[in-house]
Amino acid sequence: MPTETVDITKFKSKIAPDWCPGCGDFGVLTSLQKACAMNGLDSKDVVVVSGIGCSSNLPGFFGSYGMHTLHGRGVAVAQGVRLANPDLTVIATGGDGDGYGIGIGHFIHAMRRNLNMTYIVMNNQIYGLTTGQTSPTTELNTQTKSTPEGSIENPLNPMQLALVSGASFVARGFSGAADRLAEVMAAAIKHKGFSLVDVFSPCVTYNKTNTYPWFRERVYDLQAEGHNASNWDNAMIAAKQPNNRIATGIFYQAPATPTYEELEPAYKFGPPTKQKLGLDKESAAALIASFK
Ligand SMILES: Cc1ncc(C[n+]2csc(CCOP(=O)(O)OP(=O)(O)O)c2C)c(N)n1
Ligand code: SF4
Ligand SMILES: [Mg+2]
Repeated sequence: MPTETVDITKFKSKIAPDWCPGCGDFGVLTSLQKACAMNGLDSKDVVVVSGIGCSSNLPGFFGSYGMHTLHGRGVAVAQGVRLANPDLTVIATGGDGDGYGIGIGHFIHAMRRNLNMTYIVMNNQIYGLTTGQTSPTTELNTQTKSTPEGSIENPLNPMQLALVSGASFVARGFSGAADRLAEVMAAAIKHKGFSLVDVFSPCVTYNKTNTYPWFRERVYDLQAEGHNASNWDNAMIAAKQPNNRIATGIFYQAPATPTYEELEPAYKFGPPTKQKLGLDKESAAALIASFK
């Protein structure tokens, strides 16, 4: 389906985004709305969960259920939502600081568990909300508010980290190519298991290095170059960014792998939302009364 003809009305929120004009997150929002519409989802069946950051404000601008949680905790809460009610399509969203900094433990463990959810990281290689400090993906020598003489830390490579941590779907997009991003997101949401979509989403206010023209000179699409996404080794090579070219598209999609929900013994009687409450009314009242 050509993405320009997709009707995204049902995923529009009453609240207009307050991001800076030109912020990459606008493209991510539109692409996510398109991806959900392309997959035939209903807004009442979707939950978008975020942490804290400019990017983490996204659930407020998206027409579905949503939760704006704590910095670095969006993925943890999203896993809880998914386990409580696996009928929901659960999408975690946030920034590079949120997910690859303070939230990195949750990120790694969610990937190795292979819960059926999607995580979209708006990677602007900076802390936007707190006005321009380095993030874990800031490139070496980049001048920021916290590194006026240039960053001296090697950046983290989220694609390689996702691949070695067991993510069963690993992809990357660029918000300046929003139609292709929508297709990649739609595939990620359809995938059964944990899917990561890292999106280059330029911060036009605080990151004066990794700009739209900077990306346009470097990004290419793996699928356009015949990449075999079922080959993990090839995905690792693409993630290394050989020849200073930056790969986007689907790096890796594992063959059908059991999800955490399918393996969890506590699901023997169904997920929590489908189970009867353990106590009848009288026993619950007696239990509560015993604490008085
Ligand atoms: C526990 C905690 N530590 C620090 C902060 C301050 N803080 C808010 S957003 C943020 C980083 C935002 O960067 P990122 O996640 O990349 O999102 P962006 O604003 O760039 O979209 C920080 C450090 C906080 N809110 N809570
Ligand atoms: S500060 Fe940067 S990330 Fe935040 S809204 Fe503005 S452009 Fe976007
Ligand atoms: Mg950021």
